[in-house]
Amino acid sequence: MIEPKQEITRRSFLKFCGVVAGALGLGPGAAVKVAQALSSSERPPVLWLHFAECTGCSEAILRTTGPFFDVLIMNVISLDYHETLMAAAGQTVEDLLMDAAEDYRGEFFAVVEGAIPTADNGIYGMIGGRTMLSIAGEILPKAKAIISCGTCAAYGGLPAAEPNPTQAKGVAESLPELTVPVVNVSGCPPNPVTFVGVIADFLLQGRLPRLDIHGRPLFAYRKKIHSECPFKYDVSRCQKDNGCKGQWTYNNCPTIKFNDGISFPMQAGHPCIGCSEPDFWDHNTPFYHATKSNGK
Ligand code: FSX
Ligand code: F3S
Repeated sequence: MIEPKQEITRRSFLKFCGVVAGALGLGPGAAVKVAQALSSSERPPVLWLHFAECTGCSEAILRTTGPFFDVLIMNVISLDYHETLMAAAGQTVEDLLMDAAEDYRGEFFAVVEGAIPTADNGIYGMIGGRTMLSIAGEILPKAKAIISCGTCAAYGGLPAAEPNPTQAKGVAESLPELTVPVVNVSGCPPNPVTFVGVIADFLLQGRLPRLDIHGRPLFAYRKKIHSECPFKYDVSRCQKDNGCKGQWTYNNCPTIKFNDGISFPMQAGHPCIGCSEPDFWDHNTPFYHATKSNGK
């Protein structure tokens, strides 16, 4: 017999799969296909690394309620390491990370949150006595694929804002010798649907999604914010005069939205600050100035 709680979870899961299918361009009719792929018994192992960041990317995904995060980590992925969510800490956990990377060598998805400080051999970003640079250099080459989750991991983001004294960089730039494919799910924070979409796409097609010139999955970053914005012809709600950067920014915010499709910046009366673009802190500030500082 299905318990009410399970029933709700299943319904919410299917609803979410419909959203993911739509985000992937498959159409909501493919929800069942996506649900099957995401519920396969072969849950891909995921090691989630935190570097220089605010943890907003994890927060955004934790706030996913369709499905709830527990469904995501119990049914879809096998989350074997995530410092924010683990109860354990210390040497045991450091060892666990190294062991998991070895045990799942070539099989795990590495999710990276945050930029990597590279100045002076990376000493401005340390975890457990090791530099983030050396941890990344040890773990990431063993992954099957890397998902740079958030603009910091993708391109450096806030930690890399000028004058960037720590020489913080995105994953691909800090480890130029890396041969493992990197998918940049940019945004500050990124959309959880896009993040799950990358994994769903992989489980469905057995390959990573096609990427744009900035390494982002085309299914989510093909269109400019402005082109999809429902307020562009509504003078009372258009944020152009408040410095909106939607004309220069690629992301799916107006169609997928956040918090289960409830809202996105312009719907909440705020201009787009271009958070999914490389170097947006330098190129798009002052955020509220209606200038074409963008696209420096
Ligand atoms: Fe950066 Fe994410 Fe912005 Fe924050 O981890 S993309 S500052 S939302 O947390 O890395
Ligand atoms: Fe970021 Fe602009 Fe979307 S600020 S969240 S890319 S609307």
